[in-house]
Amino acid sequence: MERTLIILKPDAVQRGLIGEIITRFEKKGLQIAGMKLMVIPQSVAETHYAPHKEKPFYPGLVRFMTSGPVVVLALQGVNAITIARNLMGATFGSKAAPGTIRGDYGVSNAYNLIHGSDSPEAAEKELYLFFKKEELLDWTPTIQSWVYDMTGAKPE
Ligand code: D4T
Repeated sequence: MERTLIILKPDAVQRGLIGEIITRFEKKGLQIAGMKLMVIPQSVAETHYAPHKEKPFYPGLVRFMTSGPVVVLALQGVNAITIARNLMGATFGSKAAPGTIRGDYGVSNAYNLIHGSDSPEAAEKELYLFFKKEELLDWTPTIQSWVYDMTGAKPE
């Protein structure tokens, strides 16, 4: 099982898309291991986007991400990182394919609704930037054996 950090960005929250977006992940079969509404502190946004520090869009990006409430989610599942990124679609709303979250709900490049970790290393770092250890729950959904083939040693 893998965990990934998802952020429903301020535009998703302001536009009333929290439910629609979370429903997509739930219906796909990803499990919620952590979830909260928060305003991202400046220092956390700067740390999270540190890899983009030298890019021209960095100051605007940090301003946007701290401009209002976001929903942070820890999603769990086999290959959760790749599955979540595929459901999100390409970075820019203008280019994202129909059927994806960004492709269906947005047209902007900067206001692209959602963030998802892009590697296991990033996920590990990002999950603990936004969640305390005790906020991530270990639980087994009762439907797990219908989401995965559990007849072998591990979820398939
Ligand atoms: P995030 O990190 O938000 O999940 O998006 P991606 O992983 O899909 O894309 P990214 O890291 O390359 O970009 C981070 C964030 O910056 C905004 N952005 C990006 C922007 O406003 N202008 C740009 O030219 C780029 C490349 C959008 C997403």
